[in-house]
Amino acid sequence: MYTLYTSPGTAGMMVHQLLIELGAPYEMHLLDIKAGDQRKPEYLALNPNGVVPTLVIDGKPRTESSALVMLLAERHPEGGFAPAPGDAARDDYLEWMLILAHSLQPAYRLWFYPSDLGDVDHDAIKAGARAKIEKTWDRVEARLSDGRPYMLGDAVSALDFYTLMLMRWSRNMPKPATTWTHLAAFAARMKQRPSWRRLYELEGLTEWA
Ligand SMILES: N[C@@H](CCC(=O)N[C@@H](CS)C(=O)NCC(=O)O)C(=O)O
Repeated sequence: MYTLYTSPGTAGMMVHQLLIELGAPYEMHLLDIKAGDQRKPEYLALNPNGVVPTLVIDGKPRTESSALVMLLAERHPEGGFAPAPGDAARDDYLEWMLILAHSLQPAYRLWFYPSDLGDVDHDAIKAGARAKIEKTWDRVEARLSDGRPYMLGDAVSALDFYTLMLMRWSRNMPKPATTWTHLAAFAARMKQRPSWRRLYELEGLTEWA
């Protein structure tokens, strides 16, 4: 049994979608991050950074959404969402998971939370974050332009749920990720999955369905 602490539409989305895809037993606690639930002492005891998501695995709270999807994919190899060690696709998988985790997701963080850097020029921070986000989408578009349906080729992996979630975050930005042709086709393909619809129902989401 897993316990997921998340908030609708946040970085917990891909963890939640993977749990649904895997049919893994879990219970979910939805936090109201606008109300500051993530800064309450009882939650900080689980996640000292005061962010969502947190996934309790075997009684131990684990954090960092990218690590959580990698952990889940490896704990449930029957799902086929992570290439096994020795599989040639694993090199691409690890490289791209970390590109998303180290470049793209932190740039989004600065776009949405420029105050993380303190009392500095928030417009300048956001402009820099936007440029980095768009540059990464250029790279993903180039990767998908050989006609591959998913990031690693023919097989869906945890990387695709990550890509989809990050694409969704751009929906109200000046240049949404769906502006790129192959990215738009990728999102349309991924949104066909029943787990996406279920995720929307369970998190009470309506837009970008
Ligand atoms: N690196 C963390 C970042 C998590 C993060 O930034 N979560 C946001 C929502 S997407 C959050 O909790 N925001 C509330 C806050 O920072 O107060 C992860 O991937 O788990």
